[in-house]
Amino acid sequence: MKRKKPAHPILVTRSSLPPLEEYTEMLKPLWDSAWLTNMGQYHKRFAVLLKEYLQTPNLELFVNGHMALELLLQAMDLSGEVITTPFSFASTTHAIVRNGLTPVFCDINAADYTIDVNKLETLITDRTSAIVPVHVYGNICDVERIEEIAGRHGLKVIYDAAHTFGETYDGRGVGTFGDASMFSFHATKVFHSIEGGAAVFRDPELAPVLYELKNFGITDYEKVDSVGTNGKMNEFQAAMGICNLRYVDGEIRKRKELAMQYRRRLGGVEGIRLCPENPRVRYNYAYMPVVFDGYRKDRDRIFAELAAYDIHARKYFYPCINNFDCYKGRFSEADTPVAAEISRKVLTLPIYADLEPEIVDMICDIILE
Ligand code: T4K
Repeated sequence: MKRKKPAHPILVTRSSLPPLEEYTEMLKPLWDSAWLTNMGQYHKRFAVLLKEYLQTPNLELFVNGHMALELLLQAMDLSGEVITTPFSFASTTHAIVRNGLTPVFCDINAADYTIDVNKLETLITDRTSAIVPVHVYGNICDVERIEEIAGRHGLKVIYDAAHTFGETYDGRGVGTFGDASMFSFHATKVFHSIEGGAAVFRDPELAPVLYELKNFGITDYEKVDSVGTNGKMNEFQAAMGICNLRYVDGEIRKRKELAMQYRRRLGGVEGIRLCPENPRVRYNYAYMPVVFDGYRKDRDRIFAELAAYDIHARKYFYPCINNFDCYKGRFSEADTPVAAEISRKVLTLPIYADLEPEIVDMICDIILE
């Protein structure tokens, strides 16, 4: 069927922005004080607000989510091997490798694409020190089984919770599971501070360690205790985060409507798989992953058909990390067959608060016709 392209390109997401005046109002005190970064007033206020929103007593802000994860792993003083999944953004494994640790890839389960807890234990060796599971697309991992396995083997659990801002499991903030979690506040996320991220953690003694590590390891003007880096969030980022936090619940509500619309149109169609919804989870609808498995058009064809209408879905996450060129010869995608298969069949469809329902219908029509 011939149809008109949308009035503007439709991308996989579009950053939400607060009213401009609200943000510029917040910039005035920065001009007055000329204090722009290095843990200023907004940085402090943002951290307090987030602790409340995320239901976590211990939180440290960072310039981005990746830095939060990398420094969390450094602060935990890990060694040897760290088990993770290859079905994620590059950041997850890079954070492990950049800490001098060896990633060991566990496959994902075929239902919600999080770590397969039935395969996890077979990968634990006497060199394993931690597990880094990913709550991919906002699907919360099997936190109970992971906790039980990690407890039995004395392993740390650090969740990559980049996709799960504001989610709860049985009413409990998702960041309260495991030893620690990392949230991303990148512009492409449900909630953002332009770039930004946070580490949340169970042990309050990690707070000064992380604070120091993000500030070059400096303890005071004349003392440097550790080999840290520059991971500080600046005041412009914190101000954006404070503004956006006022609107995030409304954004999630709008996303939910769109996700339900996609589900109504695509759910139950033969060859199209959607993630099951767990009634114990309050989702944030960060992504709209659809797996084309035995459908009459394959993933790449649908990707191209949508692109012909200037609608740009994304192949998050293809290729799998264990197939990246930078890790050539070190890992094999064949060790994680489910991840390999899903990465070839999945497409994340456009979803963001201001996406018009008519566009969602158009996307579904193109897929289904
Ligand atoms: N762990 C996981 C599981 C992650 O997914 C990520 C990040 C991290 C760790 C690391 O967190 P951060 O250090 O980034 O905080 C994007 C994001 O840059 C990245 O944050 C995100 N995951 C990843 C899944 O997606 P790209 O390379 O795909 O972004 P890009 O530039 O192609 O943008 C995607 C779409 O977003 C564009 O088509 C339009 C829209 N967009 C983009 C930008 C930059 C906007 O609307 N506004 C913007 O400013 O990585």
